[in-house]
Amino acid sequence: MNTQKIMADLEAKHPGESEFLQAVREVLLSVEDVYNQHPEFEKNKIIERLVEPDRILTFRVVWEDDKGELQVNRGYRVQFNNAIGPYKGGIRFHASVNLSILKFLGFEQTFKNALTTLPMGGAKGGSDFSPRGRSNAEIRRFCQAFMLELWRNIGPDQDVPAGDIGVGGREVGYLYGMYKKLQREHTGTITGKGLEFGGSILRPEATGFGALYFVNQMLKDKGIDIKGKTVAISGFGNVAWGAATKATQLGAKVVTISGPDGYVYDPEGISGDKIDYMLELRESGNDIVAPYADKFPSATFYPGRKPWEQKVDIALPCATQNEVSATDARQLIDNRTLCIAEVSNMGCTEEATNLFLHHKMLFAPGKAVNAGGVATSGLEMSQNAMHLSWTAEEVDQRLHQIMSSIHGQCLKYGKQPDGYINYVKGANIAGFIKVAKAMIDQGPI
Ligand code: 2IT
Repeated sequence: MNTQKIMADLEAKHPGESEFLQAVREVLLSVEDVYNQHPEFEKNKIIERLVEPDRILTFRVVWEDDKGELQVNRGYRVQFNNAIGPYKGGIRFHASVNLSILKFLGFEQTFKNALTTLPMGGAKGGSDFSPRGRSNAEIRRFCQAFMLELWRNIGPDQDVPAGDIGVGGREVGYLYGMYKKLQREHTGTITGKGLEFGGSILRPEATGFGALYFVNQMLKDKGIDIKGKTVAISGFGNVAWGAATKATQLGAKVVTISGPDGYVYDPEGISGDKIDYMLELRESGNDIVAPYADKFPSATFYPGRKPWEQKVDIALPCATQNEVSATDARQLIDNRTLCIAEVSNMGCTEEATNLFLHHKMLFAPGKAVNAGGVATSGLEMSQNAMHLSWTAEEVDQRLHQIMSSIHGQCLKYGKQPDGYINYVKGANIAGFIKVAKAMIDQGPI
């Protein structure tokens, strides 16, 4: 494979798509050797086909705000690859959303979903609509207007959206309600639904829970016990909440959460009521964590700063892409952090990732660590298709099994001759091989 030429062609074709190019470069560099050992990959132009999404839908979303003024946003769905199953991936509502971000997320989702062991292809969608400061009625009108266009392009065996940043249980409810009204079928086409209408137990917690099961395995593999370890978490949304809950249950102590306004450090540990308070903060719709330090005197608020400057044992970026810079990475390395696991998608910049790998840190990428979220979505799809619902124990046991299998795949493909586990390489190669084989078997389509 001529990685440099492929990257140069892609850069020329999509000059502004920095996140997408970053995600592709990481995968190509990881799979280069395997690719070259299998001439059938090259013969079938697998890379050239993989970096071009199956299709991209963009559409106008018009909605009315509370003042009666019309607002116009852009909606997207990137159906990236359905070689191994129906398109599957979240919907993101955030002011920063653009095609580069959704393409990177859809590309990553393709490999992540392959790792889950379940038959799901990769997709991502969303809008540049910002929910910040919007009323419930405005959010509802936006969700309904968004679905008015998207519904024709999704279905239980075609494309199954879910939540992501800015899209939680409330938004999924409004989106699904409108979908069902238009489609006149209750087929569970979106995951992350309420428990009363086909949602799976544990889906809200699944990304964070799965991440901690994975981290626990990484540590165990090194003979380290998670009990008593300190944990820095960024973000304070659904994923951060699930991660904080499970970390605490496993006996670790979470000492930070963060928002766009800065981070709070609570040396007494963010557990119990304090974790519930994260949900209240989120529900306020203001997107800030500063009030935590007013409410809990043990905490200090650091405006405009990131939690990675605190010395901790485990660092879990749970907010958004590229939130860990090279400077942050150097700090985490200098602090001798035991384990860094991306829970956000591509939470580390390319430089930060390379630094972790160069220093042989215990480091794992988002597509392995956070795959428990979409895996539990896959379990929701199964339950919907069978018209039944599993207990929390059953879902949790399956989630455990899946995270353990993903860890196993990372070890299989990521173990280096010196014994170091390169989880980035492991996850990328395992996901790639599965998708590539499926593409070859189905012919050049
Ligand atoms: O990034 C992700 O894996 C998600 N936002 C969840 C996707 C899903 O379909 O549950």
